[in-house]
Amino acid sequence: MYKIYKDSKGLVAHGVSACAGCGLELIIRNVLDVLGEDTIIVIPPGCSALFSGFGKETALKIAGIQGNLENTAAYAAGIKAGLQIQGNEHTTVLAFAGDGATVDIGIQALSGVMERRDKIVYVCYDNEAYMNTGIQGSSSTPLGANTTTTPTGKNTSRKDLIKIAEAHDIPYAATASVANLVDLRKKVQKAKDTDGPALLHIHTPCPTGWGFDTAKSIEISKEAVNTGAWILYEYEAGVRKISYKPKELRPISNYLKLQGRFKHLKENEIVEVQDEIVSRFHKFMSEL
Ligand SMILES: Cc1ncc(C[n+]2csc(CCOP(=O)(O)OP(=O)(O)O)c2C)c(N)n1
Ligand code: SF4
Ligand SMILES: [Mg+2]
Repeated sequence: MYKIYKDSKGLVAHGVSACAGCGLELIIRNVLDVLGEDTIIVIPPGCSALFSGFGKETALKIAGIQGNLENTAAYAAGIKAGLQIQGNEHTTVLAFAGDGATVDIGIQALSGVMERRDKIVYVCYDNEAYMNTGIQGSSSTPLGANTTTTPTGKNTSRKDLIKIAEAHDIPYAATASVANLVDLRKKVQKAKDTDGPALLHIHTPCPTGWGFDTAKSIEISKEAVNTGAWILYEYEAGVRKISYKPKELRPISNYLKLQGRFKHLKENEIVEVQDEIVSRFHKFMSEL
């Protein structure tokens, strides 16, 4: 862990009002450490707006703007186009948005960026619900999870963001997780170096929305990867490559039992969730 932080560029202030144990805070610190000071960030409403700040105050030492929930990618594309007209090819433009702002409300703007091949880095931190407005379900909320709009558990599967990116055949897309920060940072660097749109979909533990002890964020993220609930992989130049393959998938109950959002599930519903995750994992492996 020390190795990761000793080169921190300190672009994010301390004392940000994110909840204790928030995965998002860890992600924004690591992403900006890799991208560096020569970065302009676009943040929509959501928990990430805790970092863009309030009024004249910000928690970030880089230039940025807080946009709307539905057009983060369009803002980023416009800023990039403006820089290019000025002859500035060196500044990285980063869109940093939640799952609601990405897979639901902002998907149209993101699709436009991917189709036009705008050279931006798009990070979707995925805490699997609209957390900032009271834990409403999004299309990234997984099967069975309780949210305030899915009180008896979500009865459909999550949307597959990277497959949507693959359908646009962008040069680089990858999943990542706080379970493996070395892998996450390597992927951020690749995204920065990509000549065209690059998309990172990052699994983001949220103690407040998922209902777990604030000390367990990393443990839960690791369980997600080892049970197959979150697959770490890259899509690069048209080819998918798995970044980490568990030797054997652990039972999904190891992941579910740590979180309040799944505590209503009955035995048969846990089996349903297990089946969905295992079959998705095997389908993914068969398509490599
Ligand atoms: C068009 C629009 N609809 C609703 C809102 C209210 N709103 C602000 S933040 C937010 C939640 C965003 O969720 P997500 O993108 O997943 O980020 P998180 O809060 O989970 O970090 C919502 C619904 C808004 N700002 N704009
Ligand atoms: S609600 Fe979740 S994502 Fe938002 S600040 Fe708290 S822990 Fe982080
Ligand atoms: Mg969210």
